[in-house]
This record gives sequence, C-alpha cells and structure tokens, in this order.
Amino acid sequence: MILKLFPKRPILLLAVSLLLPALAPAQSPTLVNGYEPKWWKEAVVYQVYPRSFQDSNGDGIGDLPGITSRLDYLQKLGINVIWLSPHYDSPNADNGYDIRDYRKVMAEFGTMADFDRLLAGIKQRHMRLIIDLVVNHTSDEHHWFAESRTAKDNPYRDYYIWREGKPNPAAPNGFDPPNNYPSFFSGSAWQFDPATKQFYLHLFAVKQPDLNWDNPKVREDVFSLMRFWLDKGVDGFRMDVIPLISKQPGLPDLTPEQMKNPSALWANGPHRDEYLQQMNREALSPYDTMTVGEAIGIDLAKEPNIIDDRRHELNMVFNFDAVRLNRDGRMWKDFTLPEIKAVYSAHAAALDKHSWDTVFLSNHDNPRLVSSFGDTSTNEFRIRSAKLIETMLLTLRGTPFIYQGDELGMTNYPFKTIEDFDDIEAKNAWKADVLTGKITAEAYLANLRRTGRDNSRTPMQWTNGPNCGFTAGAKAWLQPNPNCETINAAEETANHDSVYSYTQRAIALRHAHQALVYGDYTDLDPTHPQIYAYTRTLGNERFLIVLNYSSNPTTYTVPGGLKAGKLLLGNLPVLLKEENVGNLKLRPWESRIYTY
Ligand code: ISL
Ligand code: CA
Repeated sequence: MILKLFPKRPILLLAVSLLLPALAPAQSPTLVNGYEPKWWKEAVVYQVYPRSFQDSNGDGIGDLPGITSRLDYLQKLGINVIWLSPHYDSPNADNGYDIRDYRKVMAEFGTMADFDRLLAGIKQRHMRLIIDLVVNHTSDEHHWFAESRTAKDNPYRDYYIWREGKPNPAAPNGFDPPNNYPSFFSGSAWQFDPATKQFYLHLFAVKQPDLNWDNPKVREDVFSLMRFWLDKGVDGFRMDVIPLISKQPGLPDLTPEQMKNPSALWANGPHRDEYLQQMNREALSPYDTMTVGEAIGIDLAKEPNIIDDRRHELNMVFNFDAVRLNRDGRMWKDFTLPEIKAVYSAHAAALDKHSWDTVFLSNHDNPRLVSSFGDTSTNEFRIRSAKLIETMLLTLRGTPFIYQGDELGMTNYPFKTIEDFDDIEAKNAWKADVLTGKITAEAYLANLRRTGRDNSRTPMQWTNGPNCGFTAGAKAWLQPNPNCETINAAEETANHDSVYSYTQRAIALRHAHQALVYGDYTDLDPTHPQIYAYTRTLGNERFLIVLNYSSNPTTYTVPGGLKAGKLLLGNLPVLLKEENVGNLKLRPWESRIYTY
C-alpha cells in the first residue's frame, strides 16, 4: 500500500515506514479477562538458596556451577523463572544479605564466568533468572561504608545514616543511641562507632548498615549496579525489604504503639514511592523485567500504591499475611483453614486487575512448607499434604513461588541445641532473650525448632547417599536432614507418584490453562473448617478445586448445587464414579482439580 504512495522515493518511503509506528498510537495489549498478559504473570518461580542447593567442588558449600549442573532437573519440573538468593561478594554475616561488592560474585560461589555460564544455561532452557537486590543496606565491609566511617567529612559519609548519640555518662561510650529503634535481629538498631563518636543505623545486623536513599548519589549508584546486571541479560529482581528505603524525617523515637510493629512505620516513609518510580524510570523501564518486592510492613490495602501497574513502581510484592499465619511475632501459633482462606479472599478483594499478586508459603526466612502448613505425622500424610499445598499454590490467583525442596516435600530439621543453628537472627535472639533469662533455653529451642529460618536452609536432598548428594566433600556447611534416606530427588524423579512428579503435573496443568492464571477466583465455602473449595473461571474454562485440608476423611457436598465435572488432577487415584457428581468422598489430605 505504502509503495503505491511513494513509487520513486525510497528514502522517503524508509523514513515514513520508520516514523509511522512512532506516530501510530501504542497498540493497547489485548487484555485477558481484564488483565494485561505478562510473562511474569504466567510464570512459576523457583527460589534457589545458593549456599544450600548443590556443591560442585567438595568444600561443602553450594555454588553457581552446582546450580548449573542441576538446570535440567529444574527445566523438567516445568518452572519458568529462577529467583537466585544473593550471589554477590559478602562476608556472610547474614548469608549474603550483607553485600560487600555488588559487581562481584561471592568467592565461595564461584566466578563471574560461572555466573555467565549459569545465565546462559538458563536461557538455553527457555527459563529466566531474577537476582536478589539488597539495597536497603550493605555490608559494613563495602567500600562505601569503609570510607563513610573514616571521617564526618568523607564524601561517602552521607551514604549512610549517622547521628549523634544522647550524652549519658552511665552508658557504654558515654552516649545512648539517637533514638529507640530496635533491630530486627535483637538489640538496638544503632551502633556506636568510636572513629567518629557517632552512631550508624542498622535495622538488621550490626554488619548491615542502612543506606541513606535520600542521598541522590546513593540512588544513582544503585540504579547503575542494577543496569550492570540487566545489561548482562538478567530478567529482573527480587527486592529485599525494599519498602524500608525511605526513613522517617528527623528519626523521632517510636511511640509505644509503633514499637509493637515498627515495620508498619518504617515501610511507609515519605519518599518510598518517589524513589521506586525513579528506579522504574531510570533502571527498569528500558528492559523487559520482572520485579517482586519483599513488602514487610505494607498492609494489603496499601499494596496497590506499589504494584498498581499505572503507578510504574514494582510488578508485585510478597505479602506475609499467609506465610506468617502461624506466628505471633517470633512465637509459633496454631492457625485454622478458614484463616488461610480469609487471607486469599482479602487478597482477591483488595487487588484489582491492575495489581498482580504473588502466592507463596515458604522461602529462606521461614520453616519448611509441609512441616508448617501440612502434616508430617506419617510419611503418607507428608506426601499427600505436600501435594495438596502445591495444588493450592499453583491454582490460586497470582504468580506462584516454589522454594527449593518443596517439590520433594522436604521437612524441618531435627535441631537439638543452639550450636546446631547458623542463622544470625536465631543466634542474636538467643543472646538477647535466653542468656538474659527472659526465656528458658528449652522454651526458646522448642519454638525455634518450629519457626527457625535454618529449617529451610539445610542442604538440598539429591540422593540417599552421603551428605544427601549435596556435596562430595566430608562435611556440608549445615547438616543435611537425615531423612534424605526417603526424601530425595533421585528417588522422586523416578517415581510417578512422588511429590516431585505430582508438582510437575500440576505446573503443566497451570501452563495449559489460562483460567488458572487470569481466571476469576471464587471461594465457595469460606467458613468450612476442613474443606477449601474454590473455582477459577475464564470464559467457558471453569475449574473447581477441592482440598481436604485435614487428616480426617469426609464426604463433601459442593455448595450451590455445583457438580464436579471431569477430574483433571488428583493427588490420589480416584474412582470414575467420583466425576460429574455433587458429593465427593474425600480421603485425608486429598486434593482434586475438576472442570465443571
Ligand atoms: O521477618 C523477619 C524478621 O523478623 C525476617 O525473617 C526477615 O528478616 C525479614 O523478612 C526480611 O528478610 C530479608 O531481609 C533480611 C534477610 O535476613 C532476609 O533473609 C531477607 O529475606 C535482611 O537482609
Ligand atoms: Ca562449593
């Protein structure tokens, strides 16, 4: 058509063909059920904790070549995106969440060439990689901080948050901290630094000083290191405690009310959204990225401020309402199925089609999924409940995240003494609470065995061999769980009825049906104490998911006269007569996905 217009003028023709697209209004994407389709909405994400995934050189510490050697295993599972917990140079005060050099790979994990090989291997298998962006704080060994602490007029001084202490002759060093902020890892959030006789802020460990994001140079340096990894071909970021970056002006003391949940204040600073929009503009928008923020302190109702796609900040966040249902502060607390269902109903109500959700019940900061939300009273119930929970995660609305080992039904570890633990959060609290007599050692350990982060950090269980096949070396950095005797990838990848093989089938089902991604979600029976029954519908694609979240059998009548149609996937063999019926005979921890 255009040729007819300009027969004799090729240059003009070329110019017009280049210009026209720019002139034509941007094609609005074809929405699916009102959602803008995106690869990261259709993805299933798998979190790798590199220290515990696979050791390749026998030093007992997982590493990047180890992960590369297991990419076929992940591809076969069917996952689309790998979230790699921090791989950067770090003195490991908090296992990598304390970064010394953002452009260098941790020596224990390998070299930059190892990283490039890992990334290439992931791309070859049509998967993607997001890395962990830890920029609320750095390591105190990062050269920015090493410079900053030398002198008050050092050009990097304002990269961190330094304040005068309150004179108090009785206090160590003669000063009390600038305010009453507590650290997440026990004690004050302020550390006195003798060199300049001032305190610096560290909301986490003493070796994790908080960056001052109000300093535009800090933001520029962060955006530049993000571009460094995006230019390498990384597909996005999981952002560590990112809402905490905008501090309260004047840093006044917390009120007694605020002291009950400081995150709620710290996560809602005055410049948070401005800085995230600047980050999106200057570091993310030039690339096709996925971003997920770790939104501690953000109420569900406020999440759209960060994830509504019209605000150009982040794609999604981790909300902790579900995963921390079994916690009251640090203490374990029992929970009920209606409480779980209430979380997802609240999410469905709070997040419209411009605000995409995440679905997860495990990560490297929480105890093992099946031990916390399933039933490990028998091996059979461990397997069934692990499959049931994967069914739930893979059919609810939002991008599902699987943590390494969940696909095997790995459990908590039988920790005995405090010496068995590695986690700084656990060790600091032991000093702060047990050694000061606030809580007995027995009570503390009993709770930690159920809630401790190290439960998820024990090495991946590849075989029933020495060190569970995690390392050919004599000793792993953290003891592998002896139950790899029965729970291991080698056995499960060869067993059609294993948690691994079932999870593979559930992921394949999600990939095959857009309704399980973009479909409307309806909880059919929110108050039922034992059954979780919900639908996902998109046009004439209609799915009914029924989960018997209990160790007791039951006969369940699907509400609203709804008939369960064809069975697509069950975690137990199901007799034909259980299709096209309204009454379902459900065994303990049985899950079924039907059309209807
Ligand atoms: O909830 C917690 C504190 O009580 C933690 O488990 C956790 O510290 C919090 O969720 C923030 O986690 C992130 O930042 C931490 C790091 O230790 C965690 O591993 C990371 O996920 C500091 O970087
Ligand atoms: Ca190693």
